Amino acid sequence: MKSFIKKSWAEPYKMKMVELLKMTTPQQRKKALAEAGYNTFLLRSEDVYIDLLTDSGTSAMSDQQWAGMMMGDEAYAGSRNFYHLEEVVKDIYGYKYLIPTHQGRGAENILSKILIKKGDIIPGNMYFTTTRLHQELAGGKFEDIIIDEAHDPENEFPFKGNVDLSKLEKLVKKYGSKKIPYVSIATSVNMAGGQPISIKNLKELRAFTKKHGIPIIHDMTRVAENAHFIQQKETGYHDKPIREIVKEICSLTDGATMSAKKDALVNIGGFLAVNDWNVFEEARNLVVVYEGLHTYGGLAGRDMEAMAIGIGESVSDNHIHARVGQVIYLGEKMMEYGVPIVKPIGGHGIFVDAKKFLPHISQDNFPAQTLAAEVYLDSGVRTMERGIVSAGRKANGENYYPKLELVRFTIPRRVYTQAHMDVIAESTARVFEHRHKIKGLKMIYEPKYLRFFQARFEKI
Ligand code: PLI
Repeated sequence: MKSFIKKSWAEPYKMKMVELLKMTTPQQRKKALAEAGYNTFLLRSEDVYIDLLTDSGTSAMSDQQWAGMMMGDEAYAGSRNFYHLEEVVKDIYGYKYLIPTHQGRGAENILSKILIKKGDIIPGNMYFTTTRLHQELAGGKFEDIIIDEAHDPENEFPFKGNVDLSKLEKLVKKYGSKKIPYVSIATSVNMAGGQPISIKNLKELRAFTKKHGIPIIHDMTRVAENAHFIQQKETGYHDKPIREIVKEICSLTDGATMSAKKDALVNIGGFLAVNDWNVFEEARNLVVVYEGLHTYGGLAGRDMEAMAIGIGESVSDNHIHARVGQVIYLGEKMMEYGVPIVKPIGGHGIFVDAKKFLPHISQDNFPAQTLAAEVYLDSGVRTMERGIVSAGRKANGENYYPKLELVRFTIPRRVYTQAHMDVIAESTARVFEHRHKIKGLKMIYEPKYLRFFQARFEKI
């Protein structure tokens, strides 16, 4: 007899140690937020109850990873842990050559310096803050070629990370393929809400770029989460293990930058991985200038060991199912309360649509920044602006006005429980109840690069 009882997922781990959380009063939060210039990046983490600022470097490591930390070989050159990491990257991702870096942007810097010349065009499936900045600092210009659906929070297309090949074709016609050093493809597109790209689209992109002699560089920061959506939603992949899907994704690209602080379950680390010997040789030389010797790239031996073990854990089906399952649980709770969120729910967090939440606040008064501040005031839950502040300014000094004005509730991996998710959804719903009374912010300090990290605001 077929049973109609639901089959729930549960965390494939149990707790061995816990970190106590600090609770704050509304008065304490009001003071802390004003001191932080209404920027959640400038809060002290001590003043935060549930920290959803980012899923970057905030994962809980496993006992295996901690044990690996004790096996750190802290030699300046040729550490055993480097060779272990190199083996794992080859085995799980399939890239031939590895350059470790202190984190993702270290790899972006080196890659951009090697591949981009002044005046080059770098097409990509939506910008990411640090990635685009390194492309620009190297003299290039980023061009968005993501499908239009990605800019619409309501559109439920399952692969909103896909590339619109006609947009790419236009760029190739306009500039010529010689001006395009590579196509920059992220899996689980962060700024779109953690939206996946499909294998079908990647294959079409591969065929197109091959014809024009353009390499594909993969921002593989959240590749396993992308693989989960392929497994759940793409025809022909339902029975494929995450590990195989991850390898197939990587096989359709020529190299990758990785922030291991996300998927790979470590608190620090990253790498550049490529298949082309010449690019590798140049990177191996350049890493010495910016990060450290090519067998440690700014990391301790123990960090490389934890990363090698974390990569293995990150491609487990049980792990990814529970990880994304928790994100979906939170998203569904928020929708029950009528909170407008980006759909479909992505892999690493819930992205609340601040334009819909606070329609009376103009984008020049930072609706998403305002909403992040209000949620913190309500409950001590810290989130992050992903709207006009994050988008920054163009080379000519004008503000970008992104269509998406979002607040990201990013879920660290293996850190919080389902009960925490309930508290977060309820707090957001409470803010939603009194949304009409909320007023916007004005920016009173703006740093030149990546302004969202350090900008300061005042209430209007
Ligand atoms: O923070 P890094 O330097 O290790 O990595 C930079 C980086 C590159 N690509 C993508 C897609 C990211 O999400 C990313 C960093 N993301 C952060 C810090 C985040 O909070 O989403």
